Amino acid sequence: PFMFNVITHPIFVSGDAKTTFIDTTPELFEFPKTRDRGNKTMQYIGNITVNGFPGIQKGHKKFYDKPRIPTDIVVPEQKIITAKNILDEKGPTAVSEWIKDQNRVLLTDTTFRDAHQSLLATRIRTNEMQAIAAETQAAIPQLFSSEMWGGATFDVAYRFLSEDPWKRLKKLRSQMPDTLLQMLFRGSNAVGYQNYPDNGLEEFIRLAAKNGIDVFRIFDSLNWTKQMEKSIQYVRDNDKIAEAAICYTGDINDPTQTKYTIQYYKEMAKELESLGAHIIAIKDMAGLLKPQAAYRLISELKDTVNLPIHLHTHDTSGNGIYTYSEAIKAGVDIVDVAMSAMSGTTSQPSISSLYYALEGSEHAPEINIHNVHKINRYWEDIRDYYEEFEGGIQTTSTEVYNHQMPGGQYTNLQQQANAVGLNDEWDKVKEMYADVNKMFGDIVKVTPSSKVVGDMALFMVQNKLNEEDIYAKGDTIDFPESVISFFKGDLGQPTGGFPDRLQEIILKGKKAITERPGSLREPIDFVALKAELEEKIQRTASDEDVIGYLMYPQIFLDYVAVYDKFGDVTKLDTPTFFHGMRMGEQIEVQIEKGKTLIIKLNSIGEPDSDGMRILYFDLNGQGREIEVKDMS
Ligand code: 3PY
Ligand code: ZN
Repeated sequence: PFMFNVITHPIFVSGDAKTTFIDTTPELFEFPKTRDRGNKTMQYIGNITVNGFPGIQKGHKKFYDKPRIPTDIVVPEQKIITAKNILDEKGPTAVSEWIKDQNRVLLTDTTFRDAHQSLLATRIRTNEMQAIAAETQAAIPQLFSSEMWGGATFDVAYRFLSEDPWKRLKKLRSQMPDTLLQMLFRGSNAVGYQNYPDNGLEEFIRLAAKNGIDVFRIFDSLNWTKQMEKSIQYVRDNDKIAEAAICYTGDINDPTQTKYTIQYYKEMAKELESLGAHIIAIKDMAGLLKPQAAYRLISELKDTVNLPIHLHTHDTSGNGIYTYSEAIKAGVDIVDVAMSAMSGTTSQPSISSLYYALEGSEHAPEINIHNVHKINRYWEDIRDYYEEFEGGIQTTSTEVYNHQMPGGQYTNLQQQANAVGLNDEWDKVKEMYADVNKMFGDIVKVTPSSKVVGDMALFMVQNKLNEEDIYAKGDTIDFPESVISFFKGDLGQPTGGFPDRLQEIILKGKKAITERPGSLREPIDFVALKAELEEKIQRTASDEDVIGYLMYPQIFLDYVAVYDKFGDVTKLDTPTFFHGMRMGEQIEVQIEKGKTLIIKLNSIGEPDSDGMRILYFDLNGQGREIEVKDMS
């Protein structure tokens, strides 16, 4: 097509060109931009084809079936008034009341967050969610919420998927306007592994709410409510739903239990109610809540607080449906489930298993199970795309009742263990994890406190240390940074305090704090932080970018560098993103509406003396050569 260049453009010719001329006249850059995007995309594909994607075996691109997206979803004749509609029209307290009025159990679908965090190391890309989001809402309009953000998704999006997590949120928001979107918020640790100053939390929550989060599940990794108070208030300030979570650990029905007793949980629930929670969540992150304990816990909590109760579990033990069934009998209001193909083991229990388990009973969820099956076929296909990220656990395992490792940590720690050459000692690591928990005084283990226990367990197995060694020669041991920081009080105070002797050994004379770390931190100067970021990336940064940089400074900068080098790689289909291209293969990349790159890989040249290879592509029918360094 005919292209203007700057000096032939009518506005320039007319003499009216100001500095904004270039900004308001994007067609000037159309042609070079497309060519540039083509080059960057081929550069990415070339690099992955030659060097592979981290964690994935190189050169093994399979032939995948096209994922089955249902076209025959049955929609109810009358539009259903959803929880999201109520929130938007009447506010969070009305939602809380509405939940309590329901006799049938409500469901949160975790497929877009915890399910893949727990099964596939959080690797599912936005593309896959976006392709089924509208259908999911149409198929299951009765869902209470879709958990699709927070936890590890924020970190992993930037770090491994070269995606902007805020874009995921915006896209799903626009595709699911009638479904509550829910996130997991780590209290004072936001979506990171460390404490942030209060105004950092406030800004994060403001932006998350603005971009579409409705329900904030807030927890503290030590169940220290002092660290949840501010976040609850900030969520309330934004007229969103503050779901305050109690992390469940131990076993309330274990007669030897002295710390995490039914009384402990009841007191915590009361406290969260008084702090302004709209919903109480039981966050059973490891799947330790046994069926009878679930019945007792929910019954007693229902008598203790005047708020709806939302139960979250992991199906690691295989008892998840039984636990839910007992909890539902006791009157739990909402439970977390995942699409079958993304459920079970370290993930949540299956939505359809639960449906059939309750079918015909008074609390059975109101969903169209045939629609659910159709959505599930899609996930059966998608799971294949990510098989290289499958965790080690293929079956249920009741060992979880001993080691108590959270579902989301299991695959992660296993990978960490493999990375330091402990492949054959995984059983030992799990046992050590339980030992370390006891040494630490039996703490709540969930991100980031679970990471501290995991780091210490790995450290001890790696260095062939046992508990006695730590006490006998601890003064000569350099403990992992996260462990020192934990004993300093940087993550807050565990229930019952730190074990004194171990704390002394680990801190070697350093002082510990007992105050809330956030209360000691200087507020963030967002103006200065933004300026610092813009200086580093040499362009304007959005408020969302600034938060990304605050949470993960280096990871965010790396993300920007990757974007600059390869362009927007989220446009690539997932098999190509992870595996590159096969010889002779042709793919299409829609870079924007109405603009598609057709890319064919013809051949790959031999490396030269510097290891550079030339890849011969066709881009929209024209031959192109791309140079890639072979790192092997
Ligand atoms: C997270 O914080 O990522 C979790 O999923 C905790 O269970
Ligand atoms: Zn979870």
